[in-house]
Amino acid sequence: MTERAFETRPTSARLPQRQDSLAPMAPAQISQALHLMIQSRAIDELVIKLQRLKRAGTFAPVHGQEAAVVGSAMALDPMRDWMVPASRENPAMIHHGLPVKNLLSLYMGRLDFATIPMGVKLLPRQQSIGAQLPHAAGLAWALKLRRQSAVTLVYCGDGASSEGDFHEALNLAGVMRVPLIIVLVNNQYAISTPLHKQTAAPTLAMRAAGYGFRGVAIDGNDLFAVFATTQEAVTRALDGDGPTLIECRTYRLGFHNTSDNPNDYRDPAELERAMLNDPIERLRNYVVNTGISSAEEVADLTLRIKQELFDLQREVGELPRPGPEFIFDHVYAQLSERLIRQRSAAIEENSE
Ligand SMILES: Cc1ncc(C[n+]2csc(CCOP(=O)(O)OP(=O)(O)O)c2C)c(N)n1
Ligand SMILES: [Mg+2]
Repeated sequence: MTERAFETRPTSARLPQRQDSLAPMAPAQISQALHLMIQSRAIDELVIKLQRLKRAGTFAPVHGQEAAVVGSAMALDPMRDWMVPASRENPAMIHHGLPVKNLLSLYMGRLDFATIPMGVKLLPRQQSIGAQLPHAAGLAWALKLRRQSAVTLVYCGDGASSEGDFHEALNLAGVMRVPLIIVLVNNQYAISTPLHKQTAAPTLAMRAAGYGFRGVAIDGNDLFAVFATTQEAVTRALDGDGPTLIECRTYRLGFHNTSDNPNDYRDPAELERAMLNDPIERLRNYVVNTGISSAEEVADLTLRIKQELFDLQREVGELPRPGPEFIFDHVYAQLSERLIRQRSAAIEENSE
């Protein structure tokens, strides 16, 4: 390899106050990104409230990671490329074609209405840590075998990068030189385990060198850096130059999920420092300082988004809940005798 397998990028924290050609996104794209990021934060707030009211299941917020998730998703072409999420990428899934109503239906247990529509090139969110990575490597390999000009982008966390699936998937992706982009959202924690207890390596991006492809570590709270780096990785993958590992360094501002209390293991001063680097605030300041939107327009947008979501969760709340037989569906093409008996027993128990 002639180029450096690993590099770090300067952040655009020193973005110019006036809009100029340095921004890799057009003003309309920047507005769309801000919309997705504000909507994501509002979905976090709403579903956490619904969970506390026992109207939604366990929920893992995106809180703090919005630039990493949105910037990478927006560098894809949803009509052409495949997206393979982990479990904390709601706005990416929405941008790729999942209706917000279907997303809320999932969290609110209306599973019949939570499906990914036909034609949307998106896999379901993955709760088993790292298990999506081999699927994504296979998907990217299939694109190559079929000579389709498209890429697969997969998300994973810092914790997932310690799993065997990570090694197996990235090794295969490197050997087969498939069009795969791995967006590693390094939010500094795997539940309560901080990064320094997960690895002795100075970066996670440098692992790519061991698989023979390019790894880049970037400021994951910098929308423009994430967008531009992913766009470059897409171009390289389409040109046949193989996979790229992008480590987006960010911080999980919220809890791991609704059953976690980070005060048990995290220094509040660390959180306070991280809040100063909130990606939504950074983008909002850019948008206002460059005159793309006024502060009032952003405030109005936020209110409008919250109202839309509130109305939508009402609609979803009216939808029928699935019966107990649902857990037997969509797993096997044909149920075994034993599962058929269990399914009947579950239906009977529920009707008593
Ligand atoms: C295979 C597997 N092992 C363990 C768990 C329990 N678990 C849930 S989330 C998590 C940590 C994941 O950390 P990371 O990959 O950094 O993702 P993050 O939650 O920070 O987005 C673990 C260990 C699981 N869901 N799946
Ligand atoms: Mg993590």
